[in-house]
Amino acid sequence: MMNSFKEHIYVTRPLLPNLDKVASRMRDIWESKWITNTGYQHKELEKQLKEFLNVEQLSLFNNGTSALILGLKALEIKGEVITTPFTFPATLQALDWNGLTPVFCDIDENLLNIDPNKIEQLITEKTSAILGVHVFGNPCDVERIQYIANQYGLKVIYDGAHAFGTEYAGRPIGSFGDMTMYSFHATKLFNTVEGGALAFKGDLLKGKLDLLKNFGIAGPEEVVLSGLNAKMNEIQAAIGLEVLKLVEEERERREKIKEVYEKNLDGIEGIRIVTQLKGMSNSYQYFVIEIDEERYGKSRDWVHEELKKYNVFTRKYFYPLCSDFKWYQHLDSSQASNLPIAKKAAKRVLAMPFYGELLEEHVESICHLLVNFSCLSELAI
Ligand code: T4K
Repeated sequence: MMNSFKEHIYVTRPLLPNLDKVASRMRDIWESKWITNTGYQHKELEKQLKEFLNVEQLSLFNNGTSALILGLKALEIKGEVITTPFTFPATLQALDWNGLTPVFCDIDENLLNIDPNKIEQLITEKTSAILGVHVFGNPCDVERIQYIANQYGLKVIYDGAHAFGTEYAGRPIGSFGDMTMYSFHATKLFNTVEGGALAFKGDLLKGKLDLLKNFGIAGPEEVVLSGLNAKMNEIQAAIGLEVLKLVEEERERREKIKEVYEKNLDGIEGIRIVTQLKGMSNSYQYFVIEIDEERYGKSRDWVHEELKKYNVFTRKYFYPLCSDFKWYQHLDSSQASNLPIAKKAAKRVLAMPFYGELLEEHVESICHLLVNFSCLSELAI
């Protein structure tokens, strides 16, 4: 039996900047005594990220969820929104906070994103938008989705929480649709500890979003919109400015780790790499596999539990499906017959450890375990 790893190996680890450089920014913030409400660090990060992501407009938020909540509000989305059940709860909860009804659409078998072939049949007179998620940083079929939206006069919003740096046909992912949300949570490729942003077009929307995230306050004696407190503070922004310097190098390291996984998992019967994109861009946010129990010989749940014995902590992103949450179970679109691919994927997906500091020999050992699990009896592993 292979030895366990000495230390816990997690699905991800935060990209942490040099502490002295952060301390130096903290000193500046302390001296200025300006610690939140759109100070220097905030303005600088917004400017740098706008350039980095190559988008027309960008607005920073205290996390991705509040960004999406206010993004939907700013676009004045009403009624029903067609979306995917195969996502993190926040996508759906942003709809809930806006009083919107989700209509669940099945996903495509390959990238596990909303399936454009199944959107049209779900459109009713109440539909106002399509909310796609670039799951694991793999881009949705943005062209087909936009085509459908144009036919029916629908808005298109993307949850790009995983898609920092993803491109589609050479264009930045944040330039598609009416709006794209990014998450800068600690577990994301680029982080501000907690944080998020919206990418969109037009000065009008920028003005509206900047108001919405600051209680709708237009001046000392003027409140013009019902908003929220969803501002990114100076400490978050300062950390983000230092993390941003490290992102490209981190992506390169992750690319190498991805190659080690791909080489060692190649040809294992019943394992499919979801984040292996031929000729397409990915953010290197996650490395995700699908385990087909019949062909592999063990279930995803079995592998998830067994790896823990070796101190390897994978995650079942995304299980359970959002359509299975009890407050959505009554919806017609939540029924299993509407979501066969999503149901299957939720039982098969496993996010593997994936971050720049992960040692290549550890990746090889994890792959070795996956090979052994499939072909040996439990005693021999
Ligand atoms: N839309 C989508 C599609 C999303 O995936 C998310 C967030 C959102 C919207 C919402 O964006 P935010 O409002 O969060 O900006 C994590 C994150 O909390 C969440 O941000 C993320 N998606 C989701 C996919 O993953 P958990 O419950 O899995 O996190 P947790 O605490 O179990 O962390 C996972 C692993 O990361 C740990 O096992 C170890 C490591 N870790 C984590 C933290 C927090 C660290 O090493 N250090 C840390 O500080 O949700």
